Amino acid sequence: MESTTQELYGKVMVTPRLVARWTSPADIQALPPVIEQMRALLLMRYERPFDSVGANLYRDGRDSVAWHGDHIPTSIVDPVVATVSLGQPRRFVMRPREGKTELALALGMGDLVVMGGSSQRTWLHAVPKVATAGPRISVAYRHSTG
Ligand SMILES: O=C(O)CCC(=O)C(=O)O
Repeated sequence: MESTTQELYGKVMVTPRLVARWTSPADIQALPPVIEQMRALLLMRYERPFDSVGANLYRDGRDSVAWHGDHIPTSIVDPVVATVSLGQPRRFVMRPREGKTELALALGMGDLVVMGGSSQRTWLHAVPKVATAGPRISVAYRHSTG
């Protein structure tokens, strides 16, 4: 897991969480066994070629991910992003890009969120900062073809 930066409104900021990414065929070959076991199960269940894996470590309540939709290549007609939660619970929120309705899930150890269809293109999601939280890891499985 490593610290990264992101550019926001022309400013370089430290991303408020640690991240790990496995995106090349060689990376996927070398996934840690438990991450690979989950990938194999998700692949069987959702029939998508999950060839890109990303993990976030939220060290405490100050770590977060801001409102966003994942970038999905337009060539993918029916994308699925499957995310497994590990560790301490955190609030996960979703809202339509156009509109205010907010859905909130309290994600705990072992919970799986599957975002499919047009949800990445028409909805936003976030893990907001909170006053106190224990460490949480999310592992997201995406596909770049299919
Ligand atoms: O931690 C989560 O459940 C969401 C992570 C996320 O939105 C992302 O990695 O793009």
